[in-house]
Amino acid sequence: MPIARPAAPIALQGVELRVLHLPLVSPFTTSFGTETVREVIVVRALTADGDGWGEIVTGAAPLYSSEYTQGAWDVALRWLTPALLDAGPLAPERVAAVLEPFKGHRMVKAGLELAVLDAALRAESRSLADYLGAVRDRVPSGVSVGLQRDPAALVETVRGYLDEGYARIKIKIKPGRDVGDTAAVREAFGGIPLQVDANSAYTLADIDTLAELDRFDLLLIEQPLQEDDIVDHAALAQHLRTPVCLDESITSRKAAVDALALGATSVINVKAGRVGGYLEAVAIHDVCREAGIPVWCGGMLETGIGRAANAALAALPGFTLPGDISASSRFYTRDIVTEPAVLEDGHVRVPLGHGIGVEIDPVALDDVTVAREVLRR
Ligand code: NPG
Repeated sequence: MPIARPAAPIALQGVELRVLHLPLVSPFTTSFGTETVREVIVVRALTADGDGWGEIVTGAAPLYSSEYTQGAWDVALRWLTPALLDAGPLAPERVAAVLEPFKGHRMVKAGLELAVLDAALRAESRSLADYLGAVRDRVPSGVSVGLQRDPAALVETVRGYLDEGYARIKIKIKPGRDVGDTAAVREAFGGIPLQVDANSAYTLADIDTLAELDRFDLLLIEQPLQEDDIVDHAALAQHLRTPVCLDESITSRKAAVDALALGATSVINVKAGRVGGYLEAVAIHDVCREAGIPVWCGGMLETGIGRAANAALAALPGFTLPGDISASSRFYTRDIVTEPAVLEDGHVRVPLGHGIGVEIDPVALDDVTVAREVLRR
């Protein structure tokens, strides 16, 4: 089901791009590396009626996918932003088509599209949640827990998040840090909603280790194999009782349809950045809902901009599992929005103000800005 009520076009006068360096409250370690500072790009769409904000969720290094911040900065300034500025009156639903000739760079496209969406919806006094088709005003909040020093440290970290009230725990795993870590968390906390994320650290040769995870009654195992290992994921899924959930592999609605047809995934992590925008994310939600496939909203350590938009997306009816939409304080001591997401009874509120529904804190934004460029028509 496409967007029920499209937005009117905006006249884009310019686009401001900023690279931010946001210090993390604690290091975040996955199978591909450790981050202590989140490097991210914020987009501001400038119009005569006001601004719109978006976020390009690339990381500093191309370790999660081929995209990374300096590459995103270059392609945004050199190609994608000029194409948008040349496109004439711009309805948000047309952004993807304008950018379509440029291959890849989905995170950049998503950030630009969100800024246009925010500007267009603010001009119409509509919320992104309403526009996308949200059916809830709050969403259950899951937390993603990075690899810790050892299983005992992991248990203590998880305990802290459970005490805060998080509705679901996801732990990162990698070869050598899988069965033991998962067992420690299960033993310490019994039947909590628990899932694991490998960030593509395994191959089919690890099938027996991955099958050992079946005894922990996990909600799912996320992206065990490489991004393009669709057939191998299907073979693995046949062998496991734990549902296989693809993240990195699902780069579009088409990729989702194909992976489902091959039996490579039975749950999908939807991330707007990874798939090129919130509209493509809704399209994936729609095909999955029709097929009876549960989806949940992933996270990319978003600032308050992307976090607000993710909460709106996660409020759609097919998002039946808790997402990685934690409180801003899970990652940041100071966010760049005036009302950062907070945890209330294990949930995060869906912002219902105009556009993404949160306002930028200009001082906080300036304090973490390390580069800034403005392109005008
Ligand atoms: O809550 O925002 C969050 C983080 C969730 O673990 C998380 N994200 O692989 O899904 C992932 C991982 C990630 C974060 C990947 C940043 C790439 C960059």
